[in-house]
Amino acid sequence: MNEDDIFAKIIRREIPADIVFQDDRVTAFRDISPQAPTHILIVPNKPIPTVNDVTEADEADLGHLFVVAATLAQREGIAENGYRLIVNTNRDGGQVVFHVHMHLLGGRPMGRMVAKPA
Ligand code: DGP
Repeated sequence: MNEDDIFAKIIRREIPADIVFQDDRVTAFRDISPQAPTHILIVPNKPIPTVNDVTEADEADLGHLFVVAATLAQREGIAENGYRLIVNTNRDGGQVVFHVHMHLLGGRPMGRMVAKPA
């Protein structure tokens, strides 16, 4: 685990971010490089590096990501039209920040599920 990853610092409010939700399990903040009108990252406060590192002990925290995603989708006004939730893992998944996070993307049609490599 890496207590010094960039998201851990955002969770501890050591560096600025547009935090839209925080409780004792998860923190949600707007992506610095939004790919859609709504692009929020929902992050367990525990610094789990990748989905490969998830254990049964994390089930409550990670299940809570979905509850927060549903709440934020309602709040953002995108629940009815729909949205996409993405969790990238390692190189082929396109993971850049090694602290598990769920992307909440919406506010426009999201297109094909995955892009073909160029
Ligand atoms: P991923 O490829 O799934 O690891 O996505 C990482 C996302 O994190 C990417 O969409 C950009 C976002 N991001 C990276 N650094 C920061 C930061 O310092 N602040 C915020 N708000 N978002 C960040």
